[in-house]
Amino acid sequence: MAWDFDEIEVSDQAPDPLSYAVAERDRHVIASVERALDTDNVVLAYQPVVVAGGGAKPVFFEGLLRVLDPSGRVIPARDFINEVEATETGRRLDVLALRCGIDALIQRPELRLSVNMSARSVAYPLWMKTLEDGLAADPFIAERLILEITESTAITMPKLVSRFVDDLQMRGICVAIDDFGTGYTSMRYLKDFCCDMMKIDGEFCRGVASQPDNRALVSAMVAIARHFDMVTVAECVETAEDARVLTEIGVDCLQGYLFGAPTINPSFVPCAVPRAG
Ligand code: G
Ligand code: MN
Repeated sequence: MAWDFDEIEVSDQAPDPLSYAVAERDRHVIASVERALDTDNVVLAYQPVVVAGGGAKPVFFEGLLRVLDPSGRVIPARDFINEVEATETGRRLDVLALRCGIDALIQRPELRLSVNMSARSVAYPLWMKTLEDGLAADPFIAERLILEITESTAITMPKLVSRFVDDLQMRGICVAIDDFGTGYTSMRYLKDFCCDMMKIDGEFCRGVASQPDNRALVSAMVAIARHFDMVTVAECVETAEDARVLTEIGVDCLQGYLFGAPTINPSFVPCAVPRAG
């Protein structure tokens, strides 16, 4: 029998040893993340995004922030991201990801790069200042920068996000709605967000070749994206069979281990500009 630890009742007076150990580990991990942020002990990993049915040439790279412990090992994001997403630490992670991304774009004029952010960072002054400073240092990076806003956070503050997206687009920055399909209540907001790109969550793309339900869902998302002139990207493409089916459905771009895992030592090649199909 599988235990669901969330359902185990815990007395207020005497925490059980397992809960105590888990809480201790979480505290330790979060303290390590905060130490890494204080010392800029982070690196950007790059994962290619390619044109569907068009070979392995990347159209852009997604920059994924990797937080390191003092010995240089990566602290897995899954160990802390849910805990810190809504906190100051979450905002500092977004600021550092943006700063690393902007630095990379300034250093490599051939690079087109996406950077992840939470909608919560829209209202975080240091995030906006980091963007403004980057654009002031090199105005040409705007057209090579893509900002990926997680769908589940975007729908918690639709008005703010909608104004933010308009403002970024005026400056030539491309905006993607990330992990699309996991936010469930989002359909009505698509009309207001007017994003340039839809990144279809890996949950729907992984194994799509053998799952008719996912095939139907991805087809529906592609139809919606086309209606709104959005480029589509399928995430977590791991097999040639899934890549073939996603291409057949009409997804514009593919990303996943089949084309390359995120790496901190990428071999960059010039990026072409993606277009809606
Ligand atoms: O939320 P977002 O889509 O930005 O998250 C990207 C995460 O997905 C990264 O941590 C990356 O390592 C992981 N990832 C990228 N490609 C694949 C893949 O093909 N399969 C799986 N399981 N994970 C992937
Ligand atoms: Mn992303």
